[in-house]
Formats: sequence, C-alpha cells, structure tokens
Amino acid sequence: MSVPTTAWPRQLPAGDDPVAMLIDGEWTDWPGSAIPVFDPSTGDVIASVPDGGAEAVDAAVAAARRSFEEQRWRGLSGPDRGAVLWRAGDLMRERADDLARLESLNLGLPVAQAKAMVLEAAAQFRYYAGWADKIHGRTIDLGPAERRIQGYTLREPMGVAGLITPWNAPLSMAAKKLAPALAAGCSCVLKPAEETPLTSLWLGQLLLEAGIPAGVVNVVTGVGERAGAALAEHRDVDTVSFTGSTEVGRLIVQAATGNMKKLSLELGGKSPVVVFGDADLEAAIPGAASAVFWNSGQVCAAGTRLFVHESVFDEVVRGVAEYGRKMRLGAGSDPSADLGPLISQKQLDRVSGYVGRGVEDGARVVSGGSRAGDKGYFFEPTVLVDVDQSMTVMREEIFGPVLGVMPFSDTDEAVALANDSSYGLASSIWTRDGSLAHSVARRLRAGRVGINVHRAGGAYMPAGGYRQSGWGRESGSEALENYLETKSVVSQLA
Ligand code: TXE
Repeated sequence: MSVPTTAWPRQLPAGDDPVAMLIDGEWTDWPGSAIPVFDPSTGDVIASVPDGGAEAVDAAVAAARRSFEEQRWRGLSGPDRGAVLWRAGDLMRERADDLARLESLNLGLPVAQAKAMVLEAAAQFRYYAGWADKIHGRTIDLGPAERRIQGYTLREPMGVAGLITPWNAPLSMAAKKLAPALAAGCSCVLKPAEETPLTSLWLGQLLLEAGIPAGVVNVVTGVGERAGAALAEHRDVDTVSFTGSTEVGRLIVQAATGNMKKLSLELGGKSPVVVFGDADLEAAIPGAASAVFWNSGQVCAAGTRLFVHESVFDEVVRGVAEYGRKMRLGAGSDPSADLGPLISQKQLDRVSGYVGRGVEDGARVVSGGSRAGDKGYFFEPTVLVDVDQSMTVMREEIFGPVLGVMPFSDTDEAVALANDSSYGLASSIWTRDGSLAHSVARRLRAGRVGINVHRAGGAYMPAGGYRQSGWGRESGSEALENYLETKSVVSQLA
C-alpha cells in the first residue's frame, strides 16, 4: 500500500502498488483490483489506485456520518473551521510546485498552467476560510409588536456531502466542492475521476495535516458506474455535488430520488463567443483562441462556438487558425509546450469522431483537424467554418480543441445564434461599445458572460449553468447554499 507523500511526483509508487484510499482519517489498503493511472502524453502507466465500489463507499459514508453526528467538525466555531481551511490553502501554496508537476503529469497540462490551477484551488480554500465565520441566519419581523412573536433562521450544514469530480481540472474541482462544503460544516466523501485521482488523494493528506478531524474528509477511488453511482444512490448521503457530463448528470438525478438528496450539478456546455465588428481584434483573436484551445478544449466553459460579425469574419478566422497552428503541442513537462494531450484514448476517439462527422456534414477544416503524432493522445487545435447550428459539431459538447465559426450580420442574429443551444454555461462578448456589451450581456442565456475576456472570476464569482448545463452554482457565496439547510425558529414571547 502506498500513501501520498511529498516525494510525489518524483517517486510515484509502481503501478502494482496501489495508492491507499482515505477513510476515517486513515490511509486504507482496499483489497481487490486496481485502476491504472496514465500519463496521457505517452499512454504509460504512472500509478494505480484501488477500484473501490459500493463497500468502499459504504465505509467512507459511515465514517463521514460518524464524524458529523459526533460534531467533530461542525461543532467547531466558525473561526476555528476558517483557520483550518486557511492552513489548507497555505499548505497547497507551499507545495504548489510539486502539486503542479503531479497534476501536469496526470492531466497532460503544461506545468505552468497546472500551477495556475493549483493556486486557484488554494484560493478556494482561502476564500471559504473567510466565509466560515460569516454564515448566519436572519431575524424576521412577524407582525405587530403586541403579538410578540419572534422569528429567526439558523443556517445548518446539510450533513454528509458526496462530491464527484471530473478529470479535466482535478484539484481545482475538488477544491471548489470541498472548501464550501467544509466551510458550511459538512462531512465529505470525495470520489475523484478514475483518470486523475492523484492530486485529490494528496489533497486528502494536506487536509489532515491542516487539522481536519478524522472522518470529515474521505477520498474513495473507483470508476463512475460503481463508486460514483453508489455515492449518488447512498441513502445516508444528504447532498451530492457533481461535475461531469450532462448524460451522467441525468443518472445522478435518478439515483438521488431514493432519499431525495439535494443536488448541485455542473454539466456540459457549448459556450458562445461573440465578436462584434468594432472589437479590438488584437485582444479578441487571442481571447477567442484561448477560450477554446486552453487545456486542449477540455473545459466545461470552453468557447466552442464563435460568432463573428461579417465585416471582420475573414480576419478573425485567419487569426484564430494561425494562433492554433502556432501552438506547440507537448507533454506537460516540456517547458516549450503550449498545449498538452487529451486525457485518454477514449477522448481522442471522441474528438476525432466529432470532427469527422462535422466534415461529413459539410464543415470545412481551416486548420488542424487530426491527431498529432502517434504517441499519447494529442489533437491539433482545429478551426471549422461552413458550419451551421443544425450540425452536431455546433450542438454537442466535444471537449477537445475544436472551434466552429459562423458569421452574423446584426446584434439580434448574434444573440439568437448564441442562445440557440440546450446548454447555457458561459459566454463572452468582444466589443468596444460598453452599452452594447451590457445590453447583450442581459440577453444571453448563460450563467456567465465575459466582456472582452472569456475566463475570469476564480473563487469569487458564482459559476454554473442555465438549462442543461446544471443546477446550482459553484464559487462565490452562492456555493455555500449547496451545503446548507435553513431552519426557521418562531417563538411566542411571554
Ligand atoms: O464524464 P463523466 P467522462 C463531458 C465532456 C466529456 C464527456 C465524457 O463532454 O467528453 O463528459 O467524459 C463519474 N454515477 N464532461 O466520461 O462520465 C466519473 O467517475 C456517478 C464535462 O469522463 O460524466 C467521474 O468522476 N458518477 C465536464 C465523473 O462522474 C459517475 C467534465 C465525470 O465523468 C457515473 C468531464 C455514474 N453513473 C466531462 N458515471 C464538465 N462539466 O466540466 C461516471 N461518473
């Protein structure tokens, strides 16, 4: 059995020595088969983790429940909980270089970009450390003074939170869920994606070092259909926060009906980027390109549909395609690489399949369009034109570096195209006209609108989706709502 240590990622355990799971404050050797963990830039096995199923989930949920009932964490004062969360953020910052190397090795993202993700994850802990002592109810005026009835509300942690995360930003997704859940006083069971469990396991260790009591944070590894499904169904889990595909989101909704657990869901997207004729193209072109190509397009908020005013259409298409062609593909450890591989063979097949289907439907490839090299899972940054909104490439989430570009002639058409999606996660508008920007921002059906920027907000701004992009919000004070109940207390005064 192997346990996360500061020697990671320099000395990862051999693939035949699975990393333990964190249950009830102990690193637990789980018997049975193991899941190999890969370096997506080579396809080589770098470690393995236990293939936990319903029994492992039962043990973790029981530990979380015990810690909750014994008030090991929720019984602490807000400032004390905040101090532990702040310390966790500090520990992540102290080990940011090693965490970034590990994240980069497992995810394929260049190390410098992985480090930004690690720091963002640390920022989540600091942000919610600040909230831990500011979670209060309200007093409510109940009629005329002579009736002497007083009402107030209490905010209480929901209980045991099941947290299911995807592989595209492993540490930062875990932090986005754990930090607010812990600030609220919940006890947690984290189930990281089977492709990228390593930094989440290490985070478990850092949280123990920071002072999280035993049983309050448990990390169970396993595949979605078994470990994830067992957590979503579990009758002793009070709330589940899930980030992943809309398809699995639907399964989670069904699984949750058994005990009517609360859910927050951050699902897929097909986010529009709208470039108006007056936009500063020196900013809009790299902005639109990085909105879709960053992390090889494996981002729920990726700007995958680009709508450009006809007056600047050719120039923007040329610029974005050129940006993509110049990107250097390489392993995360290669300091000259701008872009890493896709996460897996499955994802490579999926992305190649979508591009092939787009071409069959009539799309024209301006740049990219194929797998790069024959080792690892690299895919070229790809720009497609001659697309329309009926095509699968413009409707479904591809989760790869693939952009479809369409022209528009006026603002109403741009808004209609942007809103023509079953998703509604993110969006961005590029223009020098402030009044136009803010009026279009109000008309877009998306949880986030960027004006002359696509990705920003970090821990501070709520993020989440309209329509089939999900339920609830992460980050910002809104995320606390995923983990809190409201109790009304009314009393007749003498
Ligand atoms: O996601 P899954 P996959 C989208 C993206 C991608 C596609 C497939 O389009 O191409 O999904 O990726 C767990 N019950 N996104 O297959 O399966 C799983 O173990 C409970 C968008 O990897 O949704 C993992 O921990 N849990 C997205 C997590 O769900 C289950 C991020 C996500 O995996 C489960 C990732 C089940 N039945 C993919 N089945 C985003 N919104 O950012 C799987 N899981």
